[in-house]
Amino acid sequence: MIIGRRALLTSAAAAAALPLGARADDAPPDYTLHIAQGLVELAPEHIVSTTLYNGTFPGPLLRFKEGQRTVIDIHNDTDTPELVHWHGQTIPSDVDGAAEEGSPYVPPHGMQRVSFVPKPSGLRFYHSHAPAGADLNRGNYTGQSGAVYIEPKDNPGAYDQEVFLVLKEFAPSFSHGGDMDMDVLAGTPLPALQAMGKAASAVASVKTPGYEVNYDLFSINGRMLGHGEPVRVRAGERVLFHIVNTSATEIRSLALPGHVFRVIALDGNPVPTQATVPVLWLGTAERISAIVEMRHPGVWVMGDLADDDRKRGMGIVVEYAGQKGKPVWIKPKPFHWDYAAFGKPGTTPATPDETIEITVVKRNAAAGGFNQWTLNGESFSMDAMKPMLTLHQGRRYRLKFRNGSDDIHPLHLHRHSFELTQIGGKGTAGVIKDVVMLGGYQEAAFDFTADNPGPTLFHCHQQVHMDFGFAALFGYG
Ligand SMILES: [Cu+2]
Repeated sequence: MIIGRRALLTSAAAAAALPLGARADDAPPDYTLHIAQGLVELAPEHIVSTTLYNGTFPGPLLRFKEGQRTVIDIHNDTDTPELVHWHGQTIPSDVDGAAEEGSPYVPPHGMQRVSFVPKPSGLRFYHSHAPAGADLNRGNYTGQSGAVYIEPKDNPGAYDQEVFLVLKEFAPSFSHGGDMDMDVLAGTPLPALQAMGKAASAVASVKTPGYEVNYDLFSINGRMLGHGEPVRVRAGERVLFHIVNTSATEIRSLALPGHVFRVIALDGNPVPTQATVPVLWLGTAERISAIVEMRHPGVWVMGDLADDDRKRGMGIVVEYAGQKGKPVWIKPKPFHWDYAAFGKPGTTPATPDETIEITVVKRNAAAGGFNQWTLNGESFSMDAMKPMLTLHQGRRYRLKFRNGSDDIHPLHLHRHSFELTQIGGKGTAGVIKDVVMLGGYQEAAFDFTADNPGPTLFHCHQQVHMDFGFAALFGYG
């Protein structure tokens, strides 16, 4: 034991002597993750079995320091290969945790050590990037996700309490048709794109859309509404909520009756305008950091606007000190989510070096009963791994999306942050993200600088879209 401790001190001292960003390979890890089957007690009568990190849902909150190299040991105690993706970080392809980019799988009953310099600062997360296809026990359908917080070099806001909320559904099943949130986003469907969707439907051999995923159980921080610890607050406090939507497929909303949210960061990145909103909307994999001033004492339900989902668990109780009684829910007025509200007013983004237009089309049930997705006519195949684009380092690209489907797509770019430049029929600037919801039959555009060489994956973060073609690989030339 003493020898072990001395060895540890020696390697820690050796690591400390290295220049910033470097680390000894034999140093102890900063974090260890074990991937294994386990149980989540969502409520006493609802205990689910799924794959977890370190036996808990959510996985442990990992706190990193911006610019300070971190080492993580990942043990895969399951019988299937796994991938841990460091979502929202600008790190090398080999440690990003995406097979399409060449990151190695963590073999069954094997171990992998990853090491990277965390960045950018703010709210990120980690999750399984294993393809799921028709297997509801794989990828993001499991409980493999947790929040990452990268401490900024300077602290961005005054608050009294910091609360992390990880949103997640359990007990998935396939069905024909699901609940579709058509009324979530600002902007209106474009007739040309509606016509394109109609035309694609007309030539499809199957007229009805393919399988969608539904869930029986909903939770925040692994507990159904009313079954976890409440968020305990005091009147006058400013509470900073860090919210992560770790759903495999769903768009989530959150409201807290009698209170408003001042959004300070989207996907971990500070916003130019800290707009105040009554409702938060988060596409799959999106994050919001928002401050709530506690000025309305009571016992409240902070919950999803969808009654069915909230009644089956999607919510958490917010309890003021000294207040008692049954938690109260009040349905808010309809509210459209408008990313441009958080942008820099009166500015237009710089003209990019190159603009690439990407048109999204849905082929009804064309992939064994699942909808097949094409980008500019091509459905991504993990067998071919054919890059769609060659990026040139230092160039700034604009990706302009045209959605020929009625579905909302949470578009995600790996290993780069992007700036929203068009959303909901408007131009915008200054909102930096790594996931953005593209509305049904709408257009959106974002700009990014090719500043992180290596294979880069782009995909829809809706698992059942990604797994059936909605992805593209970008290479650097
Ligand atoms: Cu999608």
